[in-house]
Amino acid sequence: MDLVINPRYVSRLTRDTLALILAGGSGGRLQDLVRWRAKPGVYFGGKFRIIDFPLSNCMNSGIRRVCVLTQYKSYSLIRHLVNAWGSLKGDLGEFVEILPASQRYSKEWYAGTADAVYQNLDIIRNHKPRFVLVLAGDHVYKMDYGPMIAYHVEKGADMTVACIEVPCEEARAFGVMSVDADNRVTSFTEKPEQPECIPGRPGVALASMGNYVFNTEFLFEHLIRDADNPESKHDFSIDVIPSLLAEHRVHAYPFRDPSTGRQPYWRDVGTVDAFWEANMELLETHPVLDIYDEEWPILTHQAQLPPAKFLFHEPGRTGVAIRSMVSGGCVISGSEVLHSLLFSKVYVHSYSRIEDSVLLPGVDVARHCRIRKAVVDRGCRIPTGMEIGFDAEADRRRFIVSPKGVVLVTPEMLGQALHYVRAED
Ligand code: ADQ
Ligand code: ADP
Repeated sequence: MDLVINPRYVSRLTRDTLALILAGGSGGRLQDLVRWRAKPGVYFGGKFRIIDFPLSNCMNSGIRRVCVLTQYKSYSLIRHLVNAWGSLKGDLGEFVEILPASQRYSKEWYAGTADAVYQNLDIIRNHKPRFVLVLAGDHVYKMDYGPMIAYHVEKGADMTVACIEVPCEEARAFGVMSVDADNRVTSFTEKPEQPECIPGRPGVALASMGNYVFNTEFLFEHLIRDADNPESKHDFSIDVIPSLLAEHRVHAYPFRDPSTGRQPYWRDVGTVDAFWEANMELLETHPVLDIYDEEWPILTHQAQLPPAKFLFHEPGRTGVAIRSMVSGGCVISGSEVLHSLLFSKVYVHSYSRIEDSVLLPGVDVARHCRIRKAVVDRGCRIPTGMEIGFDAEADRRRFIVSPKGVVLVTPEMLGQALHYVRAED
């Protein structure tokens, strides 16, 4: 990257930037984990929600004016945003505002991502940003957006798209682009059947991360144009980006670690397998995603919870957790937790064993249970003696078993939906 970054210069740019986090998609591949909550509201890493990653990236990048655009199944997400980010209204004008689809311009909900932004044009205009940073709300990664905006300015771009390299066989899930020698985007196809590889790099394609920088006036002009186009699906990657390429400067910003030149951690935890794997990776001694990094803290709602507690039940039966992460408010009583991740307020009763599993907040595991390679949704009560993850046929009858053999358990599958709703409200 031929960019010399002067930190003072970058901070001037980030201060002039308004971030819009798109958090309204219906996103179905996480199956029952997104039955009642939008994907950006899905729990991750013991105490976070996925949206905490782009939000923390904004704060750490010095972008302190953020709007979150919500639509489908937004109750859980909005509750979290209010709890975790709602108090951010300091003397320096920082804020996290929620912009729910509310039919402000017409009788329609947000159509595509471009329409979601279009329907809030007046609000964006009132904030008077010089740049608008559009971010996908559903990826787990740490990224300094400052250098991307600086790159956008140095290239004299109208719009800049952040990109990563992905194996061609995975590229069908992304917007795939080709670029010229100056990284100017020459073609962009959303979810192509046959993704084009990077010339000279067989098997590797250049994929959009769904993060864009726009010059504000340019964005307004093209959103209004797109809104007037009856043929359009009003989506950035399907309609807007391809329509800009011929006449405007759209640049690709390669997401790389400035010190190593390598591509950093970036995950679309879009399936139950990917969700389980990404959470399990955090248990490694040196995980690629370091959530203990004080230089780039991931912020979230800090619930008032007592410390995790490990209890003696009888001789030879003391609660233990090995190679695991255990959050506040958990009680492990006379039971074993091995290579697992427990969110807050999980209670594991005696004679039970949890292995290779992710237990979301408030799960209660009764006595004599064995749980292996499972994702257990918030508030589930696992009844005495239940075995999960040992007999795939039996699991398939009651639960969802992913292609890689992860068992997803939700309160509905346990017949506990009524109890669950009461417990929540
Ligand atoms: P997808 O994630 O498949 O691909 P999309 O479903 O539009 O695209 O979601 C993008 C983001 O916008 C998500 O955070 C989603 O929650 C949000 N969103 C979707 N529809 C919305 C709406 N109507 N209102 C508000 N928010 C909405 C995108 C790009 C690809 C890119 C991948 C990277 O389209 O080009 O490669 O992200 O994962
Ligand atoms: P989260 O765990 O994501 O914070 P909740 O578990 O509170 O969110 O669920 C989000 C919303 O979905 C809540 O309004 C909750 O009452 C509702 N909900 C969850 N499960 C059911 C269900 N089985 N039937 C009806 N509503 C439900």
